[in-house]
Amino acid sequence: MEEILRLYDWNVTNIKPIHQGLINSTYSITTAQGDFIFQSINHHVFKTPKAIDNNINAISNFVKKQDPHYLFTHLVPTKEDKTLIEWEGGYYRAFHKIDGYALSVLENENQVGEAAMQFSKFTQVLKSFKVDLLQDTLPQFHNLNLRYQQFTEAIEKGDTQRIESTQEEISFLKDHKKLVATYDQFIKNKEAKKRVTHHDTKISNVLFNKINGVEAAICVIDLDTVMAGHFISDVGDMCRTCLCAVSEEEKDLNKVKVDAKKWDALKKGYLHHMESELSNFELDHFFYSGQFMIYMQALRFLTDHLNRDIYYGAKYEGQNLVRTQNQIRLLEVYNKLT
Ligand code: GN1
Ligand code: MG
Repeated sequence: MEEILRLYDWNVTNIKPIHQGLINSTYSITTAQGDFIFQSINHHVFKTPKAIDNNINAISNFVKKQDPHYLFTHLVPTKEDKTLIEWEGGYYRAFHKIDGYALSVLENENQVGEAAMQFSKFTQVLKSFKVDLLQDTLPQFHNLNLRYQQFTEAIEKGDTQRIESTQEEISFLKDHKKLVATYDQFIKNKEAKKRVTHHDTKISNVLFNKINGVEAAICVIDLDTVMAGHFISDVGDMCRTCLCAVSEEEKDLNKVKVDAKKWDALKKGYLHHMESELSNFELDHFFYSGQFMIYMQALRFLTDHLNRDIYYGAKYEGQNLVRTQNQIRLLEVYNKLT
C-alpha cells in the first residue's frame, strides 16, 4: 500500500483503517499536504471500477461549475493526474477528507430530518445533470425482480442445511411477494422518473458535524452506486436505516422498532428539496419506498446466507441470517406505521 501511496504528491505521516461499509476497504491518511480517504475498490463486486471513476468525475465537474459551494467528495489525482489506480489487479482511489462523523443509528428526529435533507439535496443539485451520462456501476442493482429471482435460485441450489433451518424466513419472504408486483407497476409507469440516484443512502453514508454547537448533516459520501434510478431507492434505504434505534446487525429483535416521529421528519426532510420534483404518482409511493428497500435487503441477506456468505461475508456463523431476521422484523414494524 505504501508503494501505491507514493503515486500521490503526499508526505504520509499516518495510515488508519476505517471499519465502515461492507464492500470496500477504507483508510484515513494523514499527510503534510492534508487529510485524505484512501480506498481499495472491491472489484469482485464492482466489475468496472472505471465506470465508477467516470461517474464520480462527471458529477464532480458538474458540481464544480454549477454549485461550487456544495460540499462534495472530489477525487484526488495522482502525480500522473489519474483518479483511479490499477495496481497488480487491484483498484485504488483517494478523496479529500471532509471533517465530520458518520453514525450507524440515529438518536433523534432532528438527525433524521438533516440526513434526509442532504440526500434529497444531492438529487436536487444534480437535477439538470444529464442522467444518461452515468454508467451502470452495478447493473440491475435495485431490480427487485432480479433479487427475488436470485433468492429463488438460492432456495433451490444453496446450502441444504441452511435452507432447511430457514423455512420460516423463506415463507415470510415468499408471502410478501406482492411487493415485487408493486415494484413492476411502479417502474413501468411513465410518471416514475429516472434521476441521479445515490442507491446506498444508508445512514452511515451521510456525514454529520456540529455547526455552532448544533448538529447538522453536511455531506453525502460513498458514491460508487450513483446511477440513474428511482427515488424509491434513496428514500427506501433511509427508511430502512434511519427510523430504528438499532442497526441491521442487532440480534435482539425486541429492539427493532420504528419511530413515527422519525418517519415524519424523514418525509419532511426529503420533500424539502424534492417535493416539487416528484410527481403525484411518485409521492403516492413514498411509504412503499421503505417496504421496497427493507424487503429487498431481507431477500439479499437471506440469499447470501443460503449461498454461504459469498457476497457480504460473515464475521460469525449465521451473521447474514441475523441480518435477515432483523430486516424481516423491521418490515413488520414498518408496515404498522400506517
Ligand atoms: C452494502 O458497502 P456498503 O456498506 O456501503 C451494499 C448495500 C447494502 C448494505 C447493507 C454495493 O453497502 O447495497 O444496502 O451493504 N452495497 C453493495 O449494509 O452491495
Ligand atoms: Mg456503499
